[in-house]
Amino acid sequence: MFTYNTLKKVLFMFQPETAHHLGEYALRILPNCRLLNNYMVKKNFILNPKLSQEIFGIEFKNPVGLAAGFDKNATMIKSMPALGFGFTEIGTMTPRAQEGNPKPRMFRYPEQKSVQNAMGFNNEGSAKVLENLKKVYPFTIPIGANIGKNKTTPEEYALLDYKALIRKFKDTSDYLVINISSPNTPNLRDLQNEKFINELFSMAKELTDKPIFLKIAPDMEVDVAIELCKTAVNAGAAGIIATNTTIDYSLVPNAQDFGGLSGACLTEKSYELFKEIAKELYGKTTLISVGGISTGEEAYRRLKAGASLVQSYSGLVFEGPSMIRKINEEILELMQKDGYNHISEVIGSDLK
Ligand code: FMN
Repeated sequence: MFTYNTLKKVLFMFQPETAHHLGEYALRILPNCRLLNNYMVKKNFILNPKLSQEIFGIEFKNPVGLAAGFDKNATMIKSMPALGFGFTEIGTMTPRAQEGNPKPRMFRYPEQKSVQNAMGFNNEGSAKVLENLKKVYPFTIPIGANIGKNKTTPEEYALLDYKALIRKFKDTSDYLVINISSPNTPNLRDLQNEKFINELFSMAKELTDKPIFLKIAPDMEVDVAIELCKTAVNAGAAGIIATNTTIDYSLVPNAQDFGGLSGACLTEKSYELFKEIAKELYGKTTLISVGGISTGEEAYRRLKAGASLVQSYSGLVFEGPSMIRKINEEILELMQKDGYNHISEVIGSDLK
Protein backbone atom coordinates (compact mmCIF):
# COMPACT_ATOMS: atom_id res chain seq x y z
CA MET A 1 0.00 0.00 0.00
CA PHE A 2 1.14 3.58 -0.72
CA THR A 3 2.34 5.31 2.44
CA TYR A 4 3.88 8.68 3.29
CA ASN A 5 7.12 6.84 4.17
CA THR A 6 7.48 5.88 0.50
CA LEU A 7 6.73 9.41 -0.68
CA LYS A 8 9.06 10.81 1.98
CA LYS A 9 11.97 8.78 0.58
CA VAL A 10 11.41 10.48 -2.77
CA LEU A 11 10.82 13.97 -1.35
CA PHE A 12 13.93 13.73 0.85
CA MET A 13 16.03 13.15 -2.29
CA PHE A 14 15.33 16.80 -3.14
CA GLN A 15 16.58 19.93 -1.41
CA PRO A 16 14.04 20.85 1.30
CA GLU A 17 12.90 23.97 -0.53
CA THR A 18 12.40 22.04 -3.78
CA ALA A 19 10.43 19.39 -1.88
CA HIS A 20 8.31 22.19 -0.44
CA HIS A 21 7.58 23.50 -3.95
CA LEU A 22 6.53 19.99 -5.04
CA GLY A 23 4.20 19.78 -2.04
CA GLU A 24 2.84 23.22 -2.83
CA TYR A 25 2.17 22.22 -6.42
CA ALA A 26 0.26 19.13 -5.29
CA LEU A 27 -1.78 21.14 -2.78
CA ARG A 28 -2.57 23.82 -5.36
CA ILE A 29 -4.06 21.33 -7.76
CA LEU A 30 -5.72 19.06 -5.19
CA PRO A 31 -8.99 21.07 -5.08
CA ASN A 32 -9.34 20.50 -8.84
CA CYS A 33 -9.33 16.74 -8.22
CA ARG A 34 -12.75 16.85 -6.57
CA LEU A 35 -13.07 13.14 -5.80
CA LEU A 36 -9.65 12.88 -4.16
CA ASN A 37 -10.09 16.15 -2.29
CA ASN A 38 -13.50 15.08 -0.95
CA TYR A 39 -12.13 11.68 0.02
CA MET A 40 -9.27 13.32 1.92
CA VAL A 41 -11.56 15.82 3.69
CA LYS A 42 -13.81 12.95 4.76
CA LYS A 43 -10.87 10.90 6.00
CA ASN A 44 -8.72 13.59 7.60
CA PHE A 45 -11.04 16.36 8.81
CA ILE A 46 -12.26 15.26 12.21
CA LEU A 47 -15.74 16.60 12.77
CA ASN A 48 -16.72 16.07 16.38
CA PRO A 49 -18.68 18.58 18.47
CA LYS A 50 -16.35 17.79 21.39
CA LEU A 51 -13.51 19.56 19.53
CA SER A 52 -15.46 22.53 18.22
CA GLN A 53 -15.13 25.94 19.88
CA GLU A 54 -16.16 29.49 19.18
CA ILE A 55 -13.40 32.05 19.70
CA PHE A 56 -14.07 35.74 18.89
CA GLY A 57 -17.32 34.62 17.34
CA ILE A 58 -15.42 32.42 14.88
CA GLU A 59 -16.00 28.66 14.79
CA PHE A 60 -12.89 26.46 15.04
CA LYS A 61 -14.10 22.93 14.27
CA ASN A 62 -10.87 21.45 15.59
CA PRO A 63 -7.98 23.06 17.49
CA VAL A 64 -5.08 22.18 15.18
CA GLY A 65 -3.98 24.83 12.69
CA LEU A 66 -1.28 25.25 10.07
CA ALA A 67 1.53 27.47 11.39
CA ALA A 68 2.75 30.45 9.35
CA GLY A 69 5.47 30.08 6.75
CA PHE A 70 4.10 27.05 4.89
CA ASP A 71 1.55 28.96 2.82
CA LYS A 72 3.29 32.31 2.50
CA ASN A 73 1.33 33.45 -0.55
CA ALA A 74 -2.12 32.06 0.25
CA THR A 75 -2.02 29.54 -2.60
CA MET A 76 -2.95 26.39 -0.66
CA ILE A 77 -5.85 27.44 1.57
CA LYS A 78 -8.44 25.33 -0.23
CA SER A 79 -6.49 22.13 0.47
CA MET A 80 -6.14 22.62 4.20
CA PRO A 81 -9.38 20.81 5.19
CA ALA A 82 -8.12 17.82 3.16
CA LEU A 83 -5.08 17.74 5.45
CA GLY A 84 -7.40 17.95 8.45
CA PHE A 85 -6.48 21.44 9.66
CA GLY A 86 -9.09 23.27 11.74
CA PHE A 87 -7.65 26.65 10.72
CA THR A 88 -4.80 28.02 8.65
CA GLU A 89 -2.41 30.95 8.85
CA ILE A 90 -1.03 32.47 5.68
CA GLY A 91 2.14 34.56 5.39
CA THR A 92 4.30 36.04 6.62
CA MET A 93 3.67 38.58 3.88
CA THR A 94 5.32 41.96 3.62
CA PRO A 95 4.00 45.14 1.95
CA ARG A 96 6.22 44.72 -1.10
CA ALA A 97 7.32 41.42 -2.69
CA GLN A 98 10.76 40.23 -1.64
CA GLU A 99 13.02 37.33 -2.57
CA GLY A 100 14.25 36.43 0.89
CA ASN A 101 17.73 35.27 1.80
CA PRO A 102 20.17 33.50 -0.54
CA LYS A 103 19.71 29.73 -1.00
CA PRO A 104 20.22 27.20 0.49
CA ARG A 105 18.12 28.52 3.33
CA MET A 106 16.18 25.49 4.51
CA PHE A 107 17.70 22.38 6.07
CA ARG A 108 16.34 19.10 7.43
CA TYR A 109 17.69 17.06 10.32
CA PRO A 110 15.78 13.76 9.98
CA GLU A 111 17.36 12.13 13.04
CA GLN A 112 16.16 15.00 15.21
CA LYS A 113 12.92 15.42 13.23
CA SER A 114 13.87 19.08 13.01
CA VAL A 115 14.09 21.79 10.38
CA GLN A 116 16.20 24.93 10.14
CA ASN A 117 15.19 27.86 7.97
CA ALA A 118 16.55 31.25 7.06
CA MET A 119 13.94 32.06 4.43
CA GLY A 120 13.74 35.78 5.29
CA PHE A 121 10.07 36.43 4.45
CA ASN A 122 10.26 35.45 0.78
CA ASN A 123 6.80 36.29 -0.53
CA GLU A 124 4.98 37.73 -3.50
CA GLY A 125 3.99 40.89 -1.67
CA SER A 126 0.74 42.05 -0.09
CA ALA A 127 -1.07 42.98 -3.33
CA LYS A 128 -0.63 39.52 -4.87
CA VAL A 129 -1.39 37.69 -1.62
CA LEU A 130 -4.55 39.76 -1.18
CA GLU A 131 -5.62 38.85 -4.71
CA ASN A 132 -5.15 35.14 -3.87
CA LEU A 133 -6.96 35.52 -0.57
CA LYS A 134 -9.95 37.28 -2.07
CA LYS A 135 -10.61 34.20 -4.22
CA VAL A 136 -11.26 32.06 -1.11
CA TYR A 137 -12.23 34.29 1.80
CA PRO A 138 -14.48 33.65 3.72
CA PHE A 139 -13.62 29.96 3.84
CA THR A 140 -14.91 26.85 5.61
CA ILE A 141 -12.08 27.09 8.15
CA PRO A 142 -10.77 30.31 9.77
CA ILE A 143 -7.88 32.07 8.04
CA GLY A 144 -5.23 34.07 9.89
CA ALA A 145 -3.05 36.63 8.11
CA ASN A 146 0.50 36.83 9.44
CA ILE A 147 2.25 40.09 8.57
CA GLY A 148 5.82 41.39 8.73
CA LYS A 149 7.88 44.36 7.67
CA ASN A 150 10.00 44.43 4.52
CA LYS A 151 13.72 43.80 5.02
CA THR A 152 14.58 47.20 3.53
CA THR A 153 12.17 49.12 5.79
CA PRO A 154 14.21 50.86 8.48
CA GLU A 155 13.17 50.16 12.06
CA GLU A 156 11.79 53.69 12.52
CA TYR A 157 9.29 53.10 9.68
CA ALA A 158 8.36 49.54 10.70
CA LEU A 159 5.08 50.75 12.19
CA LEU A 160 4.01 52.08 8.80
CA ASP A 161 4.55 48.66 7.19
CA TYR A 162 2.34 47.02 9.82
CA LYS A 163 -0.26 49.78 9.43
CA ALA A 164 -0.46 49.27 5.67
CA LEU A 165 -0.73 45.50 6.09
CA ILE A 166 -3.47 45.65 8.74
CA ARG A 167 -5.48 47.94 6.46
CA LYS A 168 -4.98 45.57 3.57
CA PHE A 169 -5.86 42.28 5.27
CA LYS A 170 -8.38 43.24 7.96
CA ASP A 171 -11.42 42.48 5.80
CA THR A 172 -10.11 39.30 4.19
CA SER A 173 -8.97 37.35 7.25
CA ASP A 174 -10.49 36.07 10.49
CA TYR A 175 -7.55 37.15 12.59
CA LEU A 176 -4.23 38.94 12.10
CA VAL A 177 -0.79 38.12 13.50
CA ILE A 178 2.01 40.59 14.07
CA ASN A 179 5.28 38.84 13.38
CA ILE A 180 8.25 40.53 15.03
CA SER A 181 9.82 37.26 16.08
CA SER A 182 11.45 35.85 12.94
CA PRO A 183 15.22 35.51 13.34
CA ASN A 184 15.73 35.95 9.60
CA THR A 185 15.02 39.66 9.06
CA PRO A 186 17.89 41.68 10.52
CA ASN A 187 16.88 43.53 13.74
CA LEU A 188 13.24 42.41 13.51
CA ARG A 189 13.36 40.82 16.97
CA ASP A 190 14.51 44.20 18.37
CA LEU A 191 10.91 45.32 17.83
CA GLN A 192 9.92 42.96 20.63
CA ASN A 193 10.03 45.88 23.05
CA GLU A 194 7.42 47.61 25.15
CA LYS A 195 7.47 50.93 23.28
CA PHE A 196 6.95 49.41 19.84
CA ILE A 197 4.28 47.00 21.04
CA ASN A 198 2.32 49.79 22.72
CA GLU A 199 2.49 51.95 19.60
CA LEU A 200 1.62 49.04 17.36
CA PHE A 201 -1.51 47.90 19.16
CA SER A 202 -2.84 51.40 19.79
CA MET A 203 -2.46 52.08 16.07
CA ALA A 204 -4.07 48.73 15.24
CA LYS A 205 -7.09 49.38 17.49
CA GLU A 206 -7.85 52.51 15.50
CA LEU A 207 -7.93 50.51 12.29
CA THR A 208 -9.93 47.40 13.09
CA ASP A 209 -11.89 45.32 15.59
CA LYS A 210 -10.44 42.11 14.11
CA PRO A 211 -8.52 40.02 16.65
CA ILE A 212 -4.79 40.70 16.37
CA PHE A 213 -2.25 38.31 17.88
CA LEU A 214 1.39 38.87 18.75
CA LYS A 215 3.73 36.02 17.80
CA ILE A 216 6.80 35.80 20.00
CA ALA A 217 10.24 34.18 19.84
CA PRO A 218 11.25 31.40 22.22
CA ASP A 219 14.67 32.88 22.92
CA MET A 220 13.79 35.57 25.46
CA GLU A 221 14.24 35.22 29.21
CA VAL A 222 10.96 34.02 30.70
CA ASP A 223 10.39 37.25 32.68
CA VAL A 224 11.03 39.41 29.62
CA ALA A 225 8.66 37.33 27.51
CA ILE A 226 5.90 37.50 30.12
CA GLU A 227 6.23 41.28 30.47
CA LEU A 228 6.12 41.67 26.70
CA CYS A 229 3.01 39.53 26.40
CA LYS A 230 1.32 41.45 29.21
CA THR A 231 2.18 44.73 27.49
CA ALA A 232 0.67 43.47 24.24
CA VAL A 233 -2.53 42.27 25.93
CA ASN A 234 -2.91 45.53 27.87
CA ALA A 235 -2.38 47.45 24.63
CA GLY A 236 -5.18 45.55 22.92
CA ALA A 237 -3.71 42.32 21.52
CA ALA A 238 -6.36 39.60 21.25
CA GLY A 239 -3.85 36.95 22.16
CA ILE A 240 -0.36 35.51 22.00
CA ILE A 241 1.12 32.93 19.66
CA ALA A 242 4.13 31.25 21.23
CA THR A 243 6.54 30.41 19.68
CA ASN A 244 8.45 31.10 16.51
CA THR A 245 11.69 29.19 15.67
CA THR A 246 14.72 29.25 17.99
CA ILE A 247 18.26 30.50 17.49
CA ASP A 248 19.56 28.09 20.14
CA TYR A 249 21.74 26.12 17.73
CA SER A 250 22.95 23.79 20.49
CA LEU A 251 19.63 21.93 20.19
CA VAL A 252 20.75 20.09 17.04
CA PRO A 253 24.28 18.73 16.58
CA ASN A 254 25.92 20.24 13.48
CA ALA A 255 23.15 22.80 12.95
CA GLN A 256 23.90 25.80 10.76
CA ASP A 257 24.81 28.93 12.72
CA PHE A 258 22.08 31.02 11.10
CA GLY A 259 18.29 30.84 10.71
CA GLY A 260 15.81 29.33 13.15
CA LEU A 261 15.28 25.75 14.32
CA SER A 262 11.86 24.12 14.54
CA GLY A 263 10.35 20.68 14.96
CA ALA A 264 11.12 18.14 17.68
CA CYS A 265 14.22 19.99 18.91
CA LEU A 266 11.96 22.92 19.83
CA THR A 267 9.27 20.95 21.68
CA GLU A 268 10.52 21.37 25.25
CA LYS A 269 11.77 24.94 24.86
CA SER A 270 8.52 26.07 23.32
CA TYR A 271 6.42 24.19 25.89
CA GLU A 272 8.37 25.56 28.85
CA LEU A 273 8.00 29.18 27.72
CA PHE A 274 4.36 28.69 26.78
CA LYS A 275 3.60 27.17 30.19
CA GLU A 276 5.12 30.15 32.04
CA ILE A 277 3.26 32.68 29.87
CA ALA A 278 0.02 30.77 30.39
CA LYS A 279 0.47 30.83 34.17
CA GLU A 280 0.29 34.62 33.93
CA LEU A 281 -2.15 35.13 31.10
CA TYR A 282 -4.52 32.16 30.93
CA GLY A 283 -8.08 33.43 31.34
CA LYS A 284 -7.07 36.97 30.45
CA THR A 285 -6.37 36.43 26.76
CA THR A 286 -6.39 33.77 24.05
CA LEU A 287 -3.26 31.64 23.80
CA ILE A 288 -2.04 29.64 20.81
CA SER A 289 0.84 27.22 21.27
CA VAL A 290 3.22 26.26 18.44
CA GLY A 291 6.65 24.68 18.32
CA GLY A 292 7.51 21.00 17.98
CA ILE A 293 3.94 19.69 18.09
CA SER A 294 3.48 16.52 16.01
CA THR A 295 1.48 14.21 18.26
CA GLY A 296 -1.87 14.30 19.99
CA GLU A 297 -0.10 13.81 23.31
CA GLU A 298 1.95 17.00 22.83
CA ALA A 299 -1.04 18.97 21.56
CA TYR A 300 -3.03 17.79 24.58
CA ARG A 301 -0.19 18.90 26.91
CA ARG A 302 -0.35 22.41 25.37
CA LEU A 303 -4.15 22.54 25.71
CA LYS A 304 -3.92 21.51 29.35
CA ALA A 305 -1.27 24.19 29.90
CA GLY A 306 -3.71 26.84 28.63
CA ALA A 307 -3.67 26.86 24.83
CA SER A 308 -7.06 27.31 23.15
CA LEU A 309 -5.51 26.31 19.83
CA VAL A 310 -2.26 24.75 18.61
CA GLN A 311 -0.36 25.00 15.34
CA SER A 312 2.16 22.86 13.51
CA TYR A 313 4.49 23.08 10.53
CA SER A 314 7.72 21.04 10.77
CA GLY A 315 5.97 17.87 11.93
CA LEU A 316 4.24 17.69 8.55
CA VAL A 317 7.62 17.24 6.84
CA PHE A 318 8.38 14.11 8.83
CA GLU A 319 4.94 12.67 9.57
CA GLY A 320 3.05 13.57 6.38
CA PRO A 321 -0.55 14.44 5.62
CA SER A 322 -2.16 12.04 8.10
CA MET A 323 -0.57 13.83 11.06
CA ILE A 324 -3.38 16.29 11.79
CA ARG A 325 -6.07 13.61 11.75
CA LYS A 326 -3.98 11.50 14.15
CA ILE A 327 -3.44 14.47 16.48
CA ASN A 328 -7.17 15.18 16.65
CA GLU A 329 -8.04 11.50 17.11
CA GLU A 330 -5.51 11.21 19.91
CA ILE A 331 -6.83 14.36 21.61
CA LEU A 332 -10.30 12.77 21.60
CA GLU A 333 -8.90 9.52 23.04
CA LEU A 334 -7.08 11.37 25.81
CA MET A 335 -10.22 13.37 26.59
CA GLN A 336 -12.19 10.16 26.91
CA LYS A 337 -9.54 8.65 29.17
CA ASP A 338 -9.57 11.73 31.42
CA GLY A 339 -13.36 11.96 31.43
CA TYR A 340 -13.68 15.26 29.55
CA ASN A 341 -16.73 15.82 27.37
CA HIS A 342 -15.60 18.97 25.62
CA ILE A 343 -12.27 20.54 24.70
CA SER A 344 -13.11 23.60 26.82
CA GLU A 345 -12.71 21.37 29.90
CA VAL A 346 -9.20 20.41 28.80
CA ILE A 347 -7.98 23.94 28.10
CA GLY A 348 -6.07 25.26 31.10
CA SER A 349 -6.95 22.20 33.22
CA ASP A 350 -3.36 22.12 34.58
CA LEU A 351 -3.94 25.59 36.01
CA LYS A 352 -7.24 24.93 37.74
N1 FMN B 1 6.64 31.81 11.23
C1 FMN B 1 6.10 33.01 10.91
O1 FMN B 1 5.46 33.65 11.76
N2 FMN B 1 6.26 33.52 9.64
C2 FMN B 1 6.93 32.86 8.66
O2 FMN B 1 7.01 33.34 7.54
C3 FMN B 1 7.51 31.61 8.98
N3 FMN B 1 8.21 30.92 8.05
C4 FMN B 1 8.67 29.67 8.35
C5 FMN B 1 9.31 28.93 7.36
C6 FMN B 1 9.77 27.64 7.64
C7 FMN B 1 10.45 26.85 6.57
C8 FMN B 1 9.56 27.07 8.94
C9 FMN B 1 10.03 25.67 9.26
C10 FMN B 1 8.94 27.82 9.92
C11 FMN B 1 8.49 29.12 9.65
N4 FMN B 1 7.84 29.88 10.62
C12 FMN B 1 7.32 31.11 10.30
C13 FMN B 1 7.70 29.40 12.02
C14 FMN B 1 6.50 28.48 12.22
O3 FMN B 1 5.30 29.15 11.98
C15 FMN B 1 6.49 27.94 13.66
O4 FMN B 1 6.31 29.01 14.57
C16 FMN B 1 7.78 27.20 14.02
O5 FMN B 1 8.29 26.49 12.92
C17 FMN B 1 7.56 26.23 15.17
O6 FMN B 1 6.58 25.27 14.84
P1 FMN B 1 6.95 23.80 14.28
O7 FMN B 1 7.98 23.23 15.22
O8 FMN B 1 5.67 23.06 14.29
O9 FMN B 1 7.49 24.00 12.92
